[in-house]
Amino acid sequence: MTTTPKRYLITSALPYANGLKHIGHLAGAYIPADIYVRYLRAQKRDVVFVCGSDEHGTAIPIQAMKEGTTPQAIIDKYHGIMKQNFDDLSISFDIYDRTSNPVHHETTQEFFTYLNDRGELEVKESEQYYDEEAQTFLADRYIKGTCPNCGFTGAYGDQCEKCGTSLSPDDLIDPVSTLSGKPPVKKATKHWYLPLNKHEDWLRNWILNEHQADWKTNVLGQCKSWIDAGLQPRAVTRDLDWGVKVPLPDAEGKVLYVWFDAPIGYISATKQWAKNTGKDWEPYWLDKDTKLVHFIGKDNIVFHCIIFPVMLRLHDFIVPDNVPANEFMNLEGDKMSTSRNWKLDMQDYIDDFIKKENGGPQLADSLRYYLATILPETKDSEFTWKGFQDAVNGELVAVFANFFNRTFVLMHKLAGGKVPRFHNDIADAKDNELIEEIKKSKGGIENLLEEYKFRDALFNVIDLARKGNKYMQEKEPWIKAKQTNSEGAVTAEAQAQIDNCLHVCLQLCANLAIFINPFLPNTAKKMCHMMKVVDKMLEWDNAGSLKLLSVGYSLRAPELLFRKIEDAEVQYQVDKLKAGLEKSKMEQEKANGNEPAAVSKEQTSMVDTPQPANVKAEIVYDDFDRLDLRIGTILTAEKVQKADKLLKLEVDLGFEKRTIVSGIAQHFTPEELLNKQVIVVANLAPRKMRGIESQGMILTAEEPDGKLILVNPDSLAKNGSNVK
Ligand code: B3M
Ligand code: ZN
Repeated sequence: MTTTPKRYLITSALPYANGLKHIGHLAGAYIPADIYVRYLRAQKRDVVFVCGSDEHGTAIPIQAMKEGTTPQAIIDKYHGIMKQNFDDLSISFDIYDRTSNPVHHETTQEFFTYLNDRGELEVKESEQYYDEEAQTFLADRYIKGTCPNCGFTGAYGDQCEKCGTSLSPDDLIDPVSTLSGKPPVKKATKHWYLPLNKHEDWLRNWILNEHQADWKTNVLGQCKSWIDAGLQPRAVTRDLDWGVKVPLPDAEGKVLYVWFDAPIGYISATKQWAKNTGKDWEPYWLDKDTKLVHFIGKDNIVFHCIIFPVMLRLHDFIVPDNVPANEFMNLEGDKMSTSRNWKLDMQDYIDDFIKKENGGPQLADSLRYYLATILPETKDSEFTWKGFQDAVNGELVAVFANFFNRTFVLMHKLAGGKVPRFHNDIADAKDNELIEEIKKSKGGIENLLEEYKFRDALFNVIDLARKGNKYMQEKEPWIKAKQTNSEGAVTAEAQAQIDNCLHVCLQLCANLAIFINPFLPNTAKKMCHMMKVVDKMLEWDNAGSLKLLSVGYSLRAPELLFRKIEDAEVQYQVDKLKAGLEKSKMEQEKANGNEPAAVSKEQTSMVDTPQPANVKAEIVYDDFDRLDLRIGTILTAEKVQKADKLLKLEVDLGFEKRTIVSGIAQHFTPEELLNKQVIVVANLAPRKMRGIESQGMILTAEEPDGKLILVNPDSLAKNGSNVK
């Protein structure tokens, strides 16, 4: 059913050049894209892999304020670091560009003008917060105030970093400008909007019909809830002085919204790549026979599946064929977070492993391996240092490298360092079985890669190495070598059996190099070196062949493919992580001007207004114990038709999924509930509401003014955990 497209354009999300990026980012959008691209290249497909730094948005000037420098200095610094980080981790972009590139400014302005000239944008005036002292409108990030959800006093105009709720500046209680520290005033301003509502029908059909079968369910689910909630016009301009200028005479002091310009960065990067290489960029964006795939993290889904495709279509560009967005990766039992310093930056890993004396590119592959085995493809996953150690020592070293090493050692010891021949006449069932496995692996691994199932593809590769080990264990060539004649030489019969075993194992080694190459390119290269073959052998067409290494060809002595990760290294990293968290806590306290111990008390007393008690009649413990309260995660949320108070939720309780109808529609939008953890009354008798059976209830807290807040665990908990 699928025909091979003429060419591929593969993109990875453009990281903001406002700070170091962690391995959660790496696993979300870069490792999977790189695996896919390396596979496509091995297939000799025409592919361009683009990325670059996202250098606009308020995140940049804000970081500049924090570091006491200019926005330009910030983007230069972090662009340089990120480019080098990706290189050190063997992410093989064809171009790593940046959105400060003049090509990008031109491309973005042309894009805006094209849409505006054709009447595809709407202009609207609205009231927005303005700082009279600084004489400027305030971007969401420049306004701070109290979070209406959790009472945190340092929430931003777009999000509360304490509870994660997304906000708009109007939601903040007691807003102040971060520029002057004064409360802002409301002032009228004009902006350009992309009327997404006009494209709802097209989006619905394109995503939910045409791509129903080939897009990931997490992506489809998010798109569906956005579309079902009703799309609104989105402002594509901002009152700000950092960004791509709005190319109109009456738009002084305005720039294009960062999420308008950043995805266009994929196009400008392709243009820059074409310029550098003397190629033509246009077919990659205009020809329907190009397959465009965006690799991103789940927080970028709406931009890549809804907003950018609408823009692309209005400009007659192709739209993505797939957006295999990943969920998040947690670290040692908690969400990765830059503000709390709970993270592992690419730079830290590079410094502590790759750049160390016994490091090098192999250590890049060790990380790539572990991350590829825990990619958050369908749900959030978890990086632990122990898990890293186990994956490297227990699989890479003990299975994969061990097979390769044993084969080479025995080949030198029992076959004179050359590829022995295969004696067909004595081939047995075990030989044939492994030969068949090698042949059929190609199709299996290939299908998984084409479907973006990188974890499974890698499991298959490791499994093949495991089968090699098992085969060798059963064949025992070292025992055969003890069958000697009167002169002490191995008998001809025994030697033929040794030859067969080593011949098959060596061909398997060559196949493993091809299969592992997209995942661990440095390892594949090293294997080629030891087999004395050129990189061309790694072409995918060669996979499944049992003639990759010619009989009589002499091979190099084995070298270590991977080193083990020591207990002390694991301990060091875990300690470092904890120390980092402590440090950031102290800094936070200081920044808030509080003595560490006083903070929580002060904050609670500010938030709490004394309540009349109204406590219900006393119960005994057994009454309470009859409740079965569990932790669950909201997987989907949608409005219930013709019931303006009800939301239909699907909640994962770990052991099962429940449909829960909840009367919270006036307090939460469906999308802000996605992936939130909640406490569920799991043994409440089912009840039908609007024809839907509700199988439980979620807990909320009601504030004095009637506002509802979700009650959830203070750190990520396993679904199904008992709440007592
Ligand atoms: N810079 C957000 C992020 O790094 C944004 C992605 C842009 S992709 C066009 O998650
Ligand atoms: Zn909050």
